[in-house]
Amino acid sequence: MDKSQLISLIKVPFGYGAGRMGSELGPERLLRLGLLEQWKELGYVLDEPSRIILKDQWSDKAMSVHMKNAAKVLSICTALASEVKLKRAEGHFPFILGGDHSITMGSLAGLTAAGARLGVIWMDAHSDLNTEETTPSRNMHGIPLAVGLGRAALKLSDIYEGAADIDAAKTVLIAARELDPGEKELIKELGIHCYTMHEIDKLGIQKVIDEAVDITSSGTDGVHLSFDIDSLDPTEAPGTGTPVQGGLSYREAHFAMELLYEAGMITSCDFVEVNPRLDRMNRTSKLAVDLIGSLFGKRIL
Ligand code: B3U
Ligand code: MN
Ligand code: MN
Repeated sequence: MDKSQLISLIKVPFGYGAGRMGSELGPERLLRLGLLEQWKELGYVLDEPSRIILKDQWSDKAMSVHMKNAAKVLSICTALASEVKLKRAEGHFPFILGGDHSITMGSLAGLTAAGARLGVIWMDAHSDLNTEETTPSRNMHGIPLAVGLGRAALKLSDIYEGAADIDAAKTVLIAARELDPGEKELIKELGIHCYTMHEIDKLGIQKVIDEAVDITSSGTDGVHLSFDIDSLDPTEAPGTGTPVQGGLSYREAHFAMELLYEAGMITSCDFVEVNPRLDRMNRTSKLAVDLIGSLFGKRIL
């Protein structure tokens, strides 16, 4: 992200992909806590923020997806994909603010439809690699990466015409610590680079980010960062629907964002799963705003 590039903030107040509602309140809460002002203080220019809301346009495909709220999820993802494609084609930096993680299917559909060979950094306690077959919960936020990689019955091209699968070899998971059996199999089968908390402890977050930068930026023309706030430890980020202990520390998360800023190769981003209803005194929402600051170059000195 360089400062001559316009940031297009796309708000997606949508929580039907998660097991419990509340993440739909994320975008407005982060804005209330100064997200726009922070970008301006850092010297960025934003175009008029857009807001993707649910309309009654259910795709036929939803009938065959036997997951909870599939019709709503597909509908929001199609609308989001259209907006993301437009903004990316205009040369802007699409910043998608969720909402639950199911919306990332819309981000990926829009980005690949715009023609980008995409690398993906997926920071999350989970891998979101379940399929319609392996899901234990039938919640749509558990499948977006499997869909993105073309491993689920639902495809990105079902969400948006012209969208293409992303490349498993250019996909990196960071901070994983709760994986279902089907997800573990898929990681092994596809050889996805997966930095669990074990690798982060062993190598340190700097080496992990350096390697992730190399893997995702070589041979691609863009890297999407998909940041699930539950990648952080619940002591730092309690306001999220499926917290898992043993996550990234405050400092590791900030340092990761600072290193990604320095690497200068992230071309789009989504921030998801902040649930203000489950939060304590806006701790998680404030943290999200701060982390976004670090990702865009905010420094202590
Ligand atoms: N893997 C589980 C749990 C889960 C995934 N993503 C979140 N939770 N946030 C599932 O439901 O697929
Ligand atoms: Mn997730
Ligand atoms: Mn998660």
